[in-house]
Amino acid sequence: MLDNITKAFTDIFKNISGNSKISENNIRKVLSDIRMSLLEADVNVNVVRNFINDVTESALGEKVLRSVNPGEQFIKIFHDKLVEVLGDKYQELKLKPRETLSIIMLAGLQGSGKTTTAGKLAHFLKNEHGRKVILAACDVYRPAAIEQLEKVAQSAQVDIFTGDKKNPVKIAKEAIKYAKQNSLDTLIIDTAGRLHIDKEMMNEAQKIANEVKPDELLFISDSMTGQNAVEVAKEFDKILEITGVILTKFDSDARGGASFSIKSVIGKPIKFIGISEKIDGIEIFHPDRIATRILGMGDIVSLVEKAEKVYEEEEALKLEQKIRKQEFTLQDFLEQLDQMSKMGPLEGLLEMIPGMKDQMQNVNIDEKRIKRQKAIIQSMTFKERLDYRLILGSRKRRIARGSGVSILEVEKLLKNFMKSRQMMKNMIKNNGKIPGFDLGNMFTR
Ligand SMILES: Nc1nc2c(ncn2[C@@H]2O[C@H](COP(=O)(O)OP(=O)(O)OP(=O)(O)O)[C@@H](O)[C@H]2O)c(=O)[nH]1
Ligand SMILES: [Mg+2]
Repeated sequence: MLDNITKAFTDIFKNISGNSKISENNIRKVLSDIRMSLLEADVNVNVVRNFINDVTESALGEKVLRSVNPGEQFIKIFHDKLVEVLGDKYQELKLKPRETLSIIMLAGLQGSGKTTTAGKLAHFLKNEHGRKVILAACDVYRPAAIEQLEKVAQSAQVDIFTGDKKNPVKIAKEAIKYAKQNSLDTLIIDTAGRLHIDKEMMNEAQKIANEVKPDELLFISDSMTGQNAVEVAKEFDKILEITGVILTKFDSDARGGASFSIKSVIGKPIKFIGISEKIDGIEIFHPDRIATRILGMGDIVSLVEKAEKVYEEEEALKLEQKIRKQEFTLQDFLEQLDQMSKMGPLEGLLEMIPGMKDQMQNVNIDEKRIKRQKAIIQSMTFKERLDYRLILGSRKRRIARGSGVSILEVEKLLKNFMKSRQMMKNMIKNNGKIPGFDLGNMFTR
């Protein structure tokens, strides 16, 4: 499905990846090409706009790593943003522990793949998670629907509950009872499709959902639907409060861009993709893998990742030297605080200094305090940040006023800074073994 967009990106990036310099100008050209190809791939206009803005901002703000060329780095930035749009991390199904029955309800338009997906999910949960699954046939309208689900259950080798074959709400209710009596742990409910959003059918789906209170209510979306898919998903979410999306027919040659807009527009994660008609034709949706596949540039992405790591190590080394020579300034401190709020304490630069990591493990970062400390340092002039000794009476007052804190608070920050600076130095000298040293002082209450 992604072939076209991958091809377009490969062509666009072919030009940029050799570039030794990235300027606003050549980024603009590339971005406008990317914009075109995303729109051509049927990605929602607003999603494209936000995406391009995000990429531009990051690309222009990023420090250029020495060992890769800017084109390569740009591809990595692009890749990361793409992962973000696709949903960041894989979102697992939220099911209860096996002692309690978990319920998954599937909903979607006619022919989107609900019944097929019910079987695939059953097969997946049974084989990958050892779950005891049963399917409930709550589509009683289409004549062959129940037989279809029976066939599906057979190929997945799981149980099926058909009940009175008349009243979907009743069937769902009884299926729960049956599942519990038979010590099954997962109930998957197949529902009737509709051609459009149809009030009566939606009401019925809502009634079933209210009755069974599913752990997962998954919207089954046909990748081939195009832009309308986003609107339909939105509507289903409004009425049923879906918990996630499964994109079916990912193996088709549809443009598929609309599907990518779903996550951005309704904020619900894509959990699986359907990749064939067969019972095992389902795959977990991993945003990073899909992004790599779309870009077709896995090599470059990992190359830049390595370079980033080297860069961070170099920075950590520089920091260590500064601390050793007592050159660690308030400006460095500010950068550390920035780093901490951006990446989380355990990934910060400090952690990469030998010996620091253990110290950092017990530190509970207080976000508010970090913000306040940042505000205080930001109210200092650059000169003051480089030499804390300049900060005396009237300067202290000015800084306090500028950052909206008391003078006492400014003094506390300075005291902490000096103390920690000394401690960090001692610690590095002693390979991290300073009894009673508490770096956490600086960042927590
Ligand atoms: N290639 C491919 N075909 C699929 C996939 N998922 C479903 N299909 C096909 O799509 C068609 C419709 O699938 P169903 O599972 O019957 O769809 P449904 O949502 O249950 O349809 P209704 O019950 O009529 O609402 C079938 O021919 C399936 O084989 C997929 O991931 N890949
Ligand atoms: Mg069906």
